[in-house]
Amino acid sequence: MSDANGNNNDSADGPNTGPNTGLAVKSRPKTKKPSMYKVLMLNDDYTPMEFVVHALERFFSKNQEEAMRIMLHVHQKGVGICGVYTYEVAEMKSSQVMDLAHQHQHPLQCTVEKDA
Ligand code: TYC
Repeated sequence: MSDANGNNNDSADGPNTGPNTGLAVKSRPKTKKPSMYKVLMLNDDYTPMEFVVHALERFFSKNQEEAMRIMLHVHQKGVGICGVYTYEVAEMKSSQVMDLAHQHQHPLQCTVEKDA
């Protein structure tokens, strides 16, 4: 049996180990924040604006106003950030957007880029 510090709490090890021995151990959880990744959306000349807004609402949980703002930003600047996620989530959302776009014969593209 181990506690959060990796200390052995089994009592068969001798008189100075296990719980209630008064040994001071500092809790230092060895956790690391995961790297984060941006999902970027690219402009093109063919995907309808309303489809892009729909995709931003559906896959990135944006409200209509925010989805419209992001879509217009991408339309005008060429690229924009849909959201920032852990790697697997970012790749999944990027794929979901492009799969749906492809089903509708739209060329909409997303990319995943490591956050600074
Ligand atoms: N430029 C597209 C149009 O004029 C709209 C669009 C916006 C397409 C954002 C892609 O990521 C995009 N219909």
